[in-house]
Parts: sequence; structure tokens; C-alpha cells
Amino acid sequence: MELSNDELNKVWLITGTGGMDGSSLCDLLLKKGYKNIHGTMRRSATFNTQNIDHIFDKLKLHYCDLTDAMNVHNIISKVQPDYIVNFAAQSHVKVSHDLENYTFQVNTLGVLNILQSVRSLGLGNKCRIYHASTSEMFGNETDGSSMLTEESKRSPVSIYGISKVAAEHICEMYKNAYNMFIVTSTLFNHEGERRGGIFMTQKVANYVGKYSIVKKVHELTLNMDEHVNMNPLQLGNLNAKRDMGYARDYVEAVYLMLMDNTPRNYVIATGETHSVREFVECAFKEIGINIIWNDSGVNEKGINKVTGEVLVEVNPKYFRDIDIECLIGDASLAKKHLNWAPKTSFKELVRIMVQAAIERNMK
Ligand code: NAP
Ligand code: G4F
Repeated sequence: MELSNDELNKVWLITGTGGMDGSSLCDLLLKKGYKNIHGTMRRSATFNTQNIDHIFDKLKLHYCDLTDAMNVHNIISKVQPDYIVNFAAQSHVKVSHDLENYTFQVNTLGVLNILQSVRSLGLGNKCRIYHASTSEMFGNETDGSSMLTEESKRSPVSIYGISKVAAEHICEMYKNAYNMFIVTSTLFNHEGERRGGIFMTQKVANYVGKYSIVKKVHELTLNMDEHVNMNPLQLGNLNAKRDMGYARDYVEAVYLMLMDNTPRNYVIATGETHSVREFVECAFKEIGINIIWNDSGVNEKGINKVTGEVLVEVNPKYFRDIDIECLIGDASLAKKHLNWAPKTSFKELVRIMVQAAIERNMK
């Protein structure tokens, strides 16, 4: 559908622009023809703009830390946004147990900083707000025999999950008390070529991408197909299952939520769940290697079925004090009201990530 000039002139403010979702949403908005896209990024000692370098000149960027209320207020006051999308977060679950207080400052009080500013600047009637919530809020509510929905009980088991539940309550209170347009959808895991390297899927894809290059060089220089002798990939809980979609599909859902005139909260998910072990198998298959698993617990190993080379080991360093064993979501409500459904299969997602990792490793 063609968008009117009025719509294309509307002003967007996206926090966390340098992250996976922020940068993917910017791509989507530019493709649609929006002209006024403001983004926030954090000051960093090293470059952190790799996800937006290709569109750097098309965005209006502001240094922002959500924990700095005056900074957030000044940006919103200057930008006068029609839409705010809050993707900024301390988004790593395991890290949230090391940075408990900070995780709350960013993920909970940071959201409050945004809402307070919008309200106090009198923008509550004009500005539509999206806040990214998470399936991590559900904790271990399902073992996979039932799917999680918008109504499922919040039983977070991590500081990250708790910080996001608190933020969800704050958003709900602002929406009801001040009649503001606020959507907090529950995004299940979504992955992609821009995923941070500290997350499981990208860690696996990066290893497999590097392995395939080293293997090719090895074969060409030694003209033989022996063990590559790269240190095995070190992983934690191989049993955990996640509902994994593609980030580019998920930011489309976010856009649709903001275009809809009713601010509803939606589950955004694929309805399938796959274990870490399956992700590893699928990623290696992409480069023609079949993995078999040997032994169990901390001694479990992923082995190249043909050569016997050990490619994956379990390292307790990556275990969590408490983990979610299974997440699977039902996005029927989003299908019904937004006509949204995921387009990218699990296999295709893995392919995208591994191919992108191969390209990165070739540079
Ligand atoms: P991401 O790649 O980690 O991006 C997060 C962004 O937030 C980064 O740009 C980061 O900046 C920024 N940020 C971190 N701390 C900040 C602070 N104190 N002030 C301002 N900005 C800060 O995360 P993502 O995967 O795109 O996820 C986007 C949002 O969706 C997050 O809120 C996440 O919690 C939520 N979510 C994600 C998933 C998923 O599976 N990806 C699922 C459910 C919910 P730096 O680059 O400088 O670190
Ligand atoms: O990739 P992960 O760190 O993602 P996790 O914990 O599911 O969190 C992501 O999804 C949430 C939505 O449910 C988001 F809200 C959150 O911001 C983030 O994007 O871990 C996935 C699973 C876990 O069970 C973990 O224990 O993989 C397991 N795992 C096994 N080995 C590992 C590793 N995780 C990481 N990060 N690193 C490992 O070596």
C-alpha cells in the first residue's frame, strides 16, 4: 500500500538504533520512504555502528543513554516524535545476573524516563509508542506441550525477565491512566545476520562460518581432507529450546502494530521450537557436515560423523544459574488483527546466518 506524504513526513525516534532490531527497523522505514528517522546510539570507546554504516547519512543520530533522564527528555523535546520505538535494552539474559541494578536502570527505569518525558512535554496525544517486551517474561511456564499467548502467566526466572515485566506494567499503567497509545508486544527469540556475537545463534554461526573458511584453506594448501584443528565450539545448555524467528520479519510486525488504530499487545512468534543442539546440527549441515552427539552432560560432544573430529564441547562456564528450558509462542492474535505471520523458516534462518558469517570471515 502506498503511504501518503503526510504519513511519510512523520517523525520516528528509535532507541537502540545500532542493535539488531533498531537497525532492521530503520532499513524497513527507509524502504517505505519515511524521511524523518531519528535514532539513538550509545557513546562507545570503539566503533559500534556496523549495523547502520550503510544508512548512516540517512538517519539523524543522537547520543543517548536511557539511564540519563535529562538526556532522554532533551532528545524527545527536540525531536517531537510521532512514533517512538524503544528497542534499547541491556538485552543479554545471563549478563543481567552480573549487572542486576544496571539492567533495571536501563530496561525498567529507562522506559519510565521515556514515558515521563512524553507525558510532561504534552506529546501523549500525538505520539505512538512501541516498547519491546519478551518471551523471557514467561519463564518455565511451558514444557512445549502448550503454546504461550498474550494471556500466559508471567513467571520470569531472570533479572532481565523481571525488569521487562516491570516495564510492561509501567507501560500498561501509562496507557490506561493517561490514555496514551502504547504497545508492548511480547517478542519471542528472533535472530539474524546482525545478531550480537554473544548470543547463542550468532556464536554458532560465527564458528561455523570461520570453520568453513579455515577448512577450505586447509584443503587447498594441504590438498587433503583431514581434521581442521580449530578449537571446538564451547557451548552451555544444549537442551534449551527456543522459538526462533527472523528479525526482519519481526520488525514488520512492530511497524504494523504502530499503524493499527488499536494499541494491542501481541505475541510475535513462529509457533515452532528448536533446541540449541538442533541449531548446531542445522548450521553445520549448511557447510556439508553431519554432526553426531557422543556422551552426555558436561562430557557431551558434537562430532563430525565422517571424520570423527570433535567440533562442539560443553563448557559449564556458559551454564546459567537458572535457564528457561522451552519457549514456544502462538501468534494467532497478530495474524487475526495485523495479518502478520512469519515468512522465514527455521532452516532458512540458519542458512542466512551461516552464509552471512562465511562472508564476514572472508573479509
Ligand atoms: P541488541 O542488538 O542488544 O540492541 C540493543 C540496543 O540497545 C543496542 O543498540 C545497545 O547499544 C542499546 N543500549 C543498550 N544499553 C543502552 C542504554 N543504557 N541506553 C541506550 N541504549 C542502550 O538487542 P535486539 O536483539 O535488537 O533487541 C531489541 C529489543 O528487543 C531489546 O529491548 C530486547 O530486550 C528486546 N527483545 C529482543 C529479542 C530477541 O530475540 N532479539 C526478543 C525479545 C525482546 P550498544 O550497541 O551500544 O550496546
Ligand atoms: O542466545 P541466548 O543468550 O538468548 P536468550 O537467553 O533466549 O535471550 C534472547 O531471547 C530473549 C527472548 O526470549 C530476549 F528477550 C533476549 O533479549 C535475548 O535476545 O540463549 C539462548 C539459549 C539459552 O537457553 C542458553 O542457555 O541458548 C543457551 N546457550 C547454550 N550455550 C547459550 C550458550 N547461550 C549463549 N548466549 N551462549 C552460549 O554459549
